[in-house]
Amino acid sequence: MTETISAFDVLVTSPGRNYVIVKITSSSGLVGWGDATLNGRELAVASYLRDHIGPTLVGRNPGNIEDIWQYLYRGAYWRRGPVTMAAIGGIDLALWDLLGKTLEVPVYRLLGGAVRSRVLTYTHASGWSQAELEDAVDARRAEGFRAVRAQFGVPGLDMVYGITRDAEYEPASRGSRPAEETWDAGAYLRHAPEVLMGLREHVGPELHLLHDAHHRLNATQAARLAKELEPVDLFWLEDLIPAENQELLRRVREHSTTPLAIGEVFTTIWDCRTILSERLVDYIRTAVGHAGGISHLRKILHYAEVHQVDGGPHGPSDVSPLSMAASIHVGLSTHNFGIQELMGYPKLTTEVFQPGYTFTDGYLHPGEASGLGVHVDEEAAAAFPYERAYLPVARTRDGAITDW
Ligand code: CS2
Ligand code: MG
Repeated sequence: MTETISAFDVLVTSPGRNYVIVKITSSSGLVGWGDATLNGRELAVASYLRDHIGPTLVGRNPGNIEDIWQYLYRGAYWRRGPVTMAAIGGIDLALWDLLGKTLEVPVYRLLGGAVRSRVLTYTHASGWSQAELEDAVDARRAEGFRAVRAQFGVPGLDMVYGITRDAEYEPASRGSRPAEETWDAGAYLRHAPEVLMGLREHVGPELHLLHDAHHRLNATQAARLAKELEPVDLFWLEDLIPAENQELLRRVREHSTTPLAIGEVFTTIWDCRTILSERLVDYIRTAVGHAGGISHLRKILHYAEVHQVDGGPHGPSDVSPLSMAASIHVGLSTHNFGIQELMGYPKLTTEVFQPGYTFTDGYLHPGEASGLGVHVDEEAAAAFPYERAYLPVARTRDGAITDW
């Protein structure tokens, strides 16, 4: 008898931060888990899933993953957008997890098998001062990381994206409204080259260094920074300008050979068209959950492969361990994968998610468990109710809202 979807559920849980989890149960009693988290807008996705698309799935064959993807994407008429694509992504992940469990194979084998033995990863380090930054990078290197994203304070500013004075850095904060930061691109541009040059001298030539400008510059400023950072030999310089200004990256490319990455806020292949077809970046950063799941990320990466662009999927703590596992399965089985971001998770997260993937010597492996290989503890999830949280906003010195 053909297997059918017998139940569709959505869990919202907050073990240290908010996550939206999709649970799909099949007629044979197996469960597939997916991640539909959208940082700061979690309940919008939960409602999209519960109130709109979840009920349409019951009774369908869960193995028809591509048909379900097309049904949800094309059938909605209202296409793209982070809420829609995170919801579709959560379902897609759960269906791949379920298929792996049904066939008793890890997901990477369903995707064509391993093309590499392990997946290179990078993590975050930040310090307000040069010395603090160097200590933070050294600590990550001592943990085995071979690639580290370095963020630092800027003289004259009180808060800067990616920097914390607390032990655990996390950009979303709980409360009734977003925190507000002041941003000054001039101060940042005067400071950044010196810090990153100093850091390169400190770590030597081998460690991969990355830096994230978080969409805050205009094309002229971006070109100047990319050019000035050439001697640092960055692995990549990320999100220089607002991601939707794709054509403006041509300006940056004309002036610099620093490798560029963008795309963590993109949700479909159509959002990446210009940057991929003109090879305006070296790495495409779409996240597996936010960009419609494994089925759609693979399409984006295949399109990138045609243009010699590699993947570097988004992996901060708001990308749950379920998405992280999915991304690592894609990484192991996709030739132009590149690198996986691994920010790490708040300690409480492991009470809800017990991932089977492993980190060794700077590389990730998804493990050999069936499906995505992440155990979800539903009782633990229920013990951490949702708490409203927001990403910060930024204003320039004159008080106007700016990109962040
Ligand atoms: C970041 C994220 O990981 C990254 O590169 O840009 O920390 C981003 O700010 C958050 O995921 C937003 O939700
Ligand atoms: Mg980023």
